[in-house]
Amino acid sequence: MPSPIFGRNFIAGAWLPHAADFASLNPAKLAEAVGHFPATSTDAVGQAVAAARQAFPAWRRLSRIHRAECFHRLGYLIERHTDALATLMARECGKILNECRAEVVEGLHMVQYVFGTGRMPVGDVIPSEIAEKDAFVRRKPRGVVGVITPWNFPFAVPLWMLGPSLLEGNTAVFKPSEETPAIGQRLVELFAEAGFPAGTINLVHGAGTVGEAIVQNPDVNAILFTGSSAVGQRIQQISAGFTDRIVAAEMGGKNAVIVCEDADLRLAIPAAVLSAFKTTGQRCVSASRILVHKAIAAKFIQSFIDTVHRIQFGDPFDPASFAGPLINRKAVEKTLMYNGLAKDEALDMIYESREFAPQPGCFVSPCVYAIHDNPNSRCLKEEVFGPHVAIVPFDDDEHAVDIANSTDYGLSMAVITESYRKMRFFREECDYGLGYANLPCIGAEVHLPFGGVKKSGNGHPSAAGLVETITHKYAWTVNHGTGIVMAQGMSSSVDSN
Ligand code: UN1
Repeated sequence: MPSPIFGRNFIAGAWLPHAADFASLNPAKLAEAVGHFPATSTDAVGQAVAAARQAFPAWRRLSRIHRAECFHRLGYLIERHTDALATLMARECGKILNECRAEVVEGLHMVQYVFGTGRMPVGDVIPSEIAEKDAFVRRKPRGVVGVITPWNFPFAVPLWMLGPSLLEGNTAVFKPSEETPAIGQRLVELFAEAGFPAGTINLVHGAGTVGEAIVQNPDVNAILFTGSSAVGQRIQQISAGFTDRIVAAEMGGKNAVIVCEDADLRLAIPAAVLSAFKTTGQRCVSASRILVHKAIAAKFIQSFIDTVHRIQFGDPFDPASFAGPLINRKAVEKTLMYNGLAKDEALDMIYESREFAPQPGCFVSPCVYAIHDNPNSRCLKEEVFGPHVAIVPFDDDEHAVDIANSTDYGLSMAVITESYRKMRFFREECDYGLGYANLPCIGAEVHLPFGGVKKSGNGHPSAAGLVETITHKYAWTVNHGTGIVMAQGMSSSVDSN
């Protein structure tokens, strides 16, 4: 067992003394502590925000290309440490090793994107009514950005947020999830080693109270958040009290894969299984509803359960594992609670999940059930975040859209069909931010915007689209003439009125 990591905050370029207020546990072996971490006080959060504020002017004044070049070295370090990062992540959040590698690569892609973007054109040149006037749209950074991230993507999601924010000249206070502080700390170590100046990125460990202290701090100009809908709504409410504050919140889903009558099952089955059970159903884009046309429901269910029967949930380091444990005991209890509700309401309980324990861990096997849509069913309407999937028959395409949209969420969706007309119909009619045709509803890439609608988000996406949140646009207009000529036909004479 590797020795536990010493948890430290990183403020104004200094690693602060180690404190051990809470432990990060390996969800596959609860007896193993990955590390011990400080619960940051509100005062220390204030110091981190002040450090970010102090670093802001000098960082903002650097050329954009210079800032982008810091990411070149960061990318090199990430590539060099990919295996060690993936191993630490697998121990700390329980995702299988192959997925952890993919996540490190996803984070690396964001770094590469940011580096490349440094030399890309920014802004627009806009025509003016006056021939001698040139008008431009340019962007300025907002200032200090608070980055509050989840445990299920503990490396890539912070980079989706920190990458564009720092490139545009903001500075940051980063709070990783209290479930995955070790990987968060390792990421900040790499930023420091890559040479980001003191104060540009500050790390504060802890749980909700630390996030709350960041959000309550009036000197934070933007909050970037991925996590639960309840926390996201609280962040939005608090932030509404600050005039100079913008929030980008990406908050969960109740996503559906829609399998049409004409679907090719060679696509539909893997798309449904990957959407429901990769990462043990713990992606915010995971599907917990598979909507299947009634004419093919029996055939689909047979093939689906044959495949589910073959996939293994187990040790994240065993190459035969398809998915690992849930993140903690609370997640086990929550998933089993929803499985119990499903049992009361299902037409047919196809796979009843059970807890299993290769060692004292957080392992739960998949739950699959057939059920008619019902507006009052909690297991069909609420986010479970576990290996729990409902198979819901539908009558026709309109009915499928009604069911797909009948939750408070709207993050991702997939439609499986051979018909381009159906594809377009679902593309236009469903509520989502990330749509897929003949694919799983997971697996977004960093150069696309990432976010949802309704309870899933506020339309300010993470990843590449984040530039809209962490900068403000401004107009800049220059006169090249020898006199003043006003637009809209207004007189520019100052000799008389
Ligand atoms: C998340 O579930 O919080 O689209 C992020 C995907 C990944 C990111 C998921 N690239 O599945």
